Amino acid sequence: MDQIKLANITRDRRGGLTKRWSAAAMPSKLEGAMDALITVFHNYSGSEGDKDKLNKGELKELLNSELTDFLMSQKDPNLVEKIMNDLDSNKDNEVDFNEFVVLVAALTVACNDFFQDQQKKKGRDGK
Ligand SMILES: [Ca+2]
Ligand SMILES: [Ca+2]
Repeated sequence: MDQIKLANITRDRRGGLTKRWSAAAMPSKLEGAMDALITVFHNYSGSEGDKDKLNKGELKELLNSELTDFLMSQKDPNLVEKIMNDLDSNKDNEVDFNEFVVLVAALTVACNDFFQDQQKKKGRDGK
């Protein structure tokens, strides 16, 4: 995938990757997941201020609506603040897409570890 294509994708949010990559009849699961990430991010980042960045309010909205289970399992009232500080690697008090992807990647790794543990447990029980 070249740079131009990437730029087009970020500009063409509504059409999503399905239209952009029309050569493929169906997006793969991974492409669908990437499309979802981009769409979700921009659904929230576009509400206020910079359209390509999440301010604290937008980040909170996103976490509340899209990562409800994750938030519910954490009892920390300053969680959004902490996540914001952790993610904002360039310290501009906003979370851009690059910074957002770090969160998603970290959560995905955590989920994968969890499922692998579950699988191992299942395997043991089965024998
Ligand atoms: Ca914004
Ligand atoms: Ca930032």
